[in-house]
Amino acid sequence: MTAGESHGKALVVTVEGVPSGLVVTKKEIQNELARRRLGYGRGPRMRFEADEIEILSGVRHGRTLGSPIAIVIHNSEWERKWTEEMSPDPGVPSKVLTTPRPGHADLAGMLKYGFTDARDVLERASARETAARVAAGAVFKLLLKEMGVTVLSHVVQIGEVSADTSHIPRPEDLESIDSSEVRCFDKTVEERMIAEIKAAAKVGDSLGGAAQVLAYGVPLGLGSHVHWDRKLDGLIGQALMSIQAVKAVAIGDAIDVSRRRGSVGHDAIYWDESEMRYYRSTHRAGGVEGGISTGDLISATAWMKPLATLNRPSIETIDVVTKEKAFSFKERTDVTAVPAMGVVAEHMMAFVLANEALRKFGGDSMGEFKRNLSSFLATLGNSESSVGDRKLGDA
Ligand code: EPS
Repeated sequence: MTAGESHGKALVVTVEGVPSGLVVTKKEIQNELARRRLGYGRGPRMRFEADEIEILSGVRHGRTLGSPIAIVIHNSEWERKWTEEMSPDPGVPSKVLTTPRPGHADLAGMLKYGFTDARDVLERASARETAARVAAGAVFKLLLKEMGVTVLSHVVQIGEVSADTSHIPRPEDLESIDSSEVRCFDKTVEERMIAEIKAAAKVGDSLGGAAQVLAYGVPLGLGSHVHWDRKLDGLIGQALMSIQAVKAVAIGDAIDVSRRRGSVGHDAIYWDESEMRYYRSTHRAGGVEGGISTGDLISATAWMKPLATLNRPSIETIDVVTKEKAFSFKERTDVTAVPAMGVVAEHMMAFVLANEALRKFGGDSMGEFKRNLSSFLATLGNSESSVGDRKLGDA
């Protein structure tokens, strides 16, 4: 669970269910938070938010205790100018925002919660909240690393500029992706993406785009076909869709596959005799069949709409007090947050995978969790251990 407002004192995240004995340090969390701040097109705020964190509980001497982990991320912005406006003490705001921004949570949130000041909604709806998700996600990534799982992301579209996704990055490519100002793996489109952002910035406009998330090394067996709400692709879809401004999610090559015939729309199954395992040579299903991870590469793409906050007031709206026509208010903002969204998506994928791995393999300590995982993997596909493969004559 995350808590916190964008210009409030801090963000807080509590993580429940991580086994004991996982090595977690401030440095790893801080590194992931720094990656989220990257990206050409971010607004001035990213230059002074340092995402200074404190681990309040659940970790002792660099190892998890099995108890809830609480992490606080301080908002530098609070001290600068928001102590009065965002004070929890009784009082009134100095400025009331009565012209909701179309595309933001403002109007629906104001009506639903009974506010006339859009700030009462936007402070929580803001994508600042994703810093808390990344802090928690850093812990999930450390847990996944113990299972041999690596999650990474790269930007595949900004505005109208799309990357070639026929070559997908591998874990060792993450450093090169992070060194790109737009977190793009296809270097041939990087300059065009930056030019697109510059052009939008010049006229006070914003841009959307897309990022792909890849998870290498995920074992077969996460998620389930037996209940709709336990399907891994459904869980990934919800987690990625919940990221502020994301409006579409695809698993694997879903969009392309929807246009194909069935005979060429799936991933044929092969048997590797030397390694004694099944394998696929295509990854169209995104590593999930029937809601279960197949042991293949997991991939998902999230599309983000252009940010609803603009540096020029240009979208028509209504003043909620006077009911007169107005333009949505001008607010300091990013031109695009697609590179950051990719990093957030990576951490949301890590959340889903870690959660499902813990559901399946369980364990109070990392030792127990890892023993359960290896015992499952050791007997996988062995019909002697399987209740599903009854021999003729069995009751
Ligand atoms: C955001 C608006 C901007 C972004 C913010 C998300 O904040 P501000 O209004 O303070 O300039 O900088 O993102 C972050 C602070 C962050 O850490 O990602 C919005 O309206 O969603």
